[in-house]
Amino acid sequence: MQLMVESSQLAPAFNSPPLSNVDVNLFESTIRILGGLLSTYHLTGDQLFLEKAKDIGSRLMPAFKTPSKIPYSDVNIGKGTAHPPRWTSDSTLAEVTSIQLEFRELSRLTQEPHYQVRTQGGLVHKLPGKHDGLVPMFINTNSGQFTHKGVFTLGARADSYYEYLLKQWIQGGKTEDDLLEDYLQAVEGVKKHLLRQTGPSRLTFVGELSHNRFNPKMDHLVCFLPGTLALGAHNGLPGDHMDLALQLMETCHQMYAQMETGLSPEIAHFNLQARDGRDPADRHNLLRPETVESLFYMYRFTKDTKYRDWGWDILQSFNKYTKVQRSHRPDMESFFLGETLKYLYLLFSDDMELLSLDKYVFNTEAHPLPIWPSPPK
Ligand code: DMJ
Repeated sequence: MQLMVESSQLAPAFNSPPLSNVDVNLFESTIRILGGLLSTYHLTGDQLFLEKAKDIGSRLMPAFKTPSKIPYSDVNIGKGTAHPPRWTSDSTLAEVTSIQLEFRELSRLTQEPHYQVRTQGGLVHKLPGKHDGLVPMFINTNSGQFTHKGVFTLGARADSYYEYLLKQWIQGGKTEDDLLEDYLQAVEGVKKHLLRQTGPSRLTFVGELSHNRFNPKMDHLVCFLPGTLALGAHNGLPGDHMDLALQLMETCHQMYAQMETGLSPEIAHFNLQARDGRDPADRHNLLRPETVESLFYMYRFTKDTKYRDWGWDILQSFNKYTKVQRSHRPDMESFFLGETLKYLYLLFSDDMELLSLDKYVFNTEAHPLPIWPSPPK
């Protein structure tokens, strides 16, 4: 993919002074803006993108000025102040731990160590409250401890914590043992506590655990997992990770294929009883990327064309049912362009070296960042 944009061609707004007094979400700005700028810098070689990355990275840093160094969720990028949401001093686990691929890369490129925000491998690694590698969904910015303990999911609020354990390990040249250890433990935790099969169709799915009670509910967000497991297996992790990836990929496919529109619900509630009938489901689809993201990884690693066929069916359904006129809610999440369509493009490309998974690691918003070169021996 050759990016042709030059900094001089960018819209004037991009070069204008930033707005003051704007609150932004640390996580969303990191994965979308900082990740996008770093990735574009690598793909174009244009220094402007690195300068802009440094600018936004620096503006986000006040979020880390907390008693525990666990960042606040919101930062005012004009005033340089940060705060938690109005109703709590907790931050969401995925949000505070899935920002390191980007900040580590910024630190490496600028040679400025203060961008190294070691929330994940550093602060969370040894924290009490984990359950066989599974982590609670919230962490307090004052105490630095987990809160709302006993609730475990691979979906909303926790998903990319697991994804970034593996991806940072790959980014850094597979040398950071604490990240690998946490990732391997988490996969075992998923297998032990969250994995079940549906009664009717023997589909393997990842449910949720709330104070030892199992809930057969799986967010579409969890469909990042087959791709991540396959990426781990491709990087030398146990073969049974790939077996699980194949099973979960089938389930994520069925979450689309069993619907009349061919589009997955946002949340699937699976049927554990051994009787016929479709698994009942939540109803809306937000054009999310996770399933096509995993299809891309599965196709790259297995070359099985069924994954392309499944992706093609999803694209047809998006075309048929989601291209709508003004009477509908006028929202289209930026991840549809940033992730969903990008992964479909990569899935259908015959060029297997295009953004090779042996050279790049994709951040959680689908922005490719380079795997670091190994230091000379
Ligand atoms: C994206 O912003 C990221 O992939 C994030 O990690 C999870 N949610 C959305 C897409 O669904």
